[in-house]
Amino acid sequence: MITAALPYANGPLHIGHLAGAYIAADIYARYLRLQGKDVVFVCGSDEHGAAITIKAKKENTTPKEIVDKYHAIIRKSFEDFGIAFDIYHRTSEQVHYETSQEFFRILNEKGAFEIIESEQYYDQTAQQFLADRYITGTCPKCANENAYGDQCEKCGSSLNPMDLIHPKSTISGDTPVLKKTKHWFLKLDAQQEEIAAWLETKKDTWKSHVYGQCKSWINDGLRPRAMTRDLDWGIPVPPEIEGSEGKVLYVWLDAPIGYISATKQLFREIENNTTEFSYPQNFGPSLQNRKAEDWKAYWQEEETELVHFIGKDNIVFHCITFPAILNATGQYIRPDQVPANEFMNLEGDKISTSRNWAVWLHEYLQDFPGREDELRYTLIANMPENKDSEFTWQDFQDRVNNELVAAYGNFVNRVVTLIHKYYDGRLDEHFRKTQRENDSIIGKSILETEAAIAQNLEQFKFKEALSELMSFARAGNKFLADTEPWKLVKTDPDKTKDILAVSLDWVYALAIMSKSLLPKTAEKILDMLNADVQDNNPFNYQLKEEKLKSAQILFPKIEDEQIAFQLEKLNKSKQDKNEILKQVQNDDIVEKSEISNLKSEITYDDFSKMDIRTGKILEAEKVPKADKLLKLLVDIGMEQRTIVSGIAEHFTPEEVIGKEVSVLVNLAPRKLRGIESNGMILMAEDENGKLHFVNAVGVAPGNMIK
Ligand code: B3M
Ligand code: ZN
Repeated sequence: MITAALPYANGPLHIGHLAGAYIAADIYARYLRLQGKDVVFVCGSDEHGAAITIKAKKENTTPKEIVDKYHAIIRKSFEDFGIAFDIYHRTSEQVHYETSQEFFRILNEKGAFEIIESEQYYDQTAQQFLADRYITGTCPKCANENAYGDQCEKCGSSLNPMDLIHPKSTISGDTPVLKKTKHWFLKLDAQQEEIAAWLETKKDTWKSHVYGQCKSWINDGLRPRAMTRDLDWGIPVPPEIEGSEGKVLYVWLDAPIGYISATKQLFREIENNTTEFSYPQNFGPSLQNRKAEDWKAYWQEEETELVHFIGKDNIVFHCITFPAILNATGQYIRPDQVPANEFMNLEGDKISTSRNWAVWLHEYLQDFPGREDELRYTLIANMPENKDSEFTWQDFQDRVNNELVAAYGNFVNRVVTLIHKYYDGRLDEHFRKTQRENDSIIGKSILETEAAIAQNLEQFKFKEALSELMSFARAGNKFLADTEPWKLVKTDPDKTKDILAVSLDWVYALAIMSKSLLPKTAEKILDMLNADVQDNNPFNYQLKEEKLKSAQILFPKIEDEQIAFQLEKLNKSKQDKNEILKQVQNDDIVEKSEISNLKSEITYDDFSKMDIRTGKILEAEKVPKADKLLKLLVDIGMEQRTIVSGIAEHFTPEEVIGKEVSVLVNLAPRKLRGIESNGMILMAEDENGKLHFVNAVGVAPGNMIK
């Protein structure tokens, strides 16, 4: 059971999407299908959440118009690039509403929720609670007047709506009021032990950055997380549940359930023979003639292997929240693998939809029609498997011209051209006779290469697999260069025929081995060879009686002007950047701020160098002309210390007097604004950028923290 993250239907796809999740998922699904495995590969549009309503507001239209528009665009880009889903579904479909509400009911019955009341901003004119992104005001840190409730885009601080000075609703322009509201919180804390134990079993098999991120969440302690929202766009909380009025499911509750709804829908369509409506069919023999109920096997049977392909900003939802939901139902399996990729940057800057700093897939295809695999190749070669990576147009040109054109394409082209030239395009008789005895004449054998590619793909090492494939193509090309059949043909026609027969074997094997990595190229070669593929084993094939089709250029050269044009286009969007910066962004920014990566390992000795003690703030005053600083007098047991602390934007002096705190007392003294500071107060920053004192309440000043 393979899933790829459901893209928000609020904008078109860009190269970062492909490199982050979809190419990896596609290669993996294709590879398993070639192995004859029973594979289901699903995806679809994520159509709920503030990401959508905000986009609708910006485009002056309805959320429904937005999701319909972008669902179609996204689906087409996936189709154009040949991403071989079995179904591309959407979260606005009825089956998804039913499935999500059913989950909510089960979780509710199983006692997985607790209801928590809190105060949130409410727009009295519009009569609705305001998502963070719907509130603007003055940033408390940099005084930018257009900061959002979750973030100030000028200084980059992440904020809480309550932090904004002069908050305003973007809907009515009014000042919002605080109003109490209740929400259903998933009791993640109740599953802390169980999730920790389960994650421990993944320690050796998951990518270390994925496991590391999970571990840091676990170490921080899991807290209950709101699974409902006060919004009018989303899946309603089941109406029979008390207090459900006006509440919808949190988008991160319904979105991953979308994988399950998509699977259900796929099997319904298979039973009803209506699959072509969802996506061009890709599924293998194992999915033919199946029944609607069969979806269950893929989500509820222990022997199913569930793999989620996602980008790193979605790790917590796929490795903690969703597994906790699945587990709480008592009916569903949890993922075996979550091979998340990191981010791909573009020309030295983070890809950003709102800043228009991206290479859009539909635009790429307008500029480079039919050249899907060239982009796919470059994205695989730079796939951010374990760290952030970079796409540059120069690298794209170099890789296409120096690798695909010069090695891969050249090899295939020369073989087919020479066979046409010397044998009128027919080498079939001789070809069948070779039976792969000669298969290691060229270099690392077909079998060895095949095994190396397979092993890498199974371990999600797509870059490595691609580089094996390229070595194979290069060896073929070199073989031709060394043996020079175009010269030999004059003196030794028999040997020439041998050389070209072996080379033809290699071209064929290259095509088969490219089927998951460069599928469009594989198809082109097999078509050129007029091959009748018996199965996917490179040893088992026949050329049809007809001759090879004429040689076709697989990869035309990329010209300098094409690259210059792309760079110009990008830089133009950079000039517009400041304009666009003012526009709203989707709500995944909030989620990104939740990513916490572990620092590198230290020893106990490193830690024990710090002398941390309990303390109590006795006096506090503002430091003149320093917005951020408070001058504190702190009781640390054996003495009183003056400490200058950068917390003035978070607390007034009155608020902090009497606070119990933790103090790093052996920090080297430092002068700040002429005042000597002798120590540091420890603070915790929450996901909204708000500071909290770290303290041991009730412990007298001067006690050691260790
Ligand atoms: N739509 C976020 C994203 O596109 C979100 C993924 C949902 S996966 C269930 O990055
Ligand atoms: Zn700011």
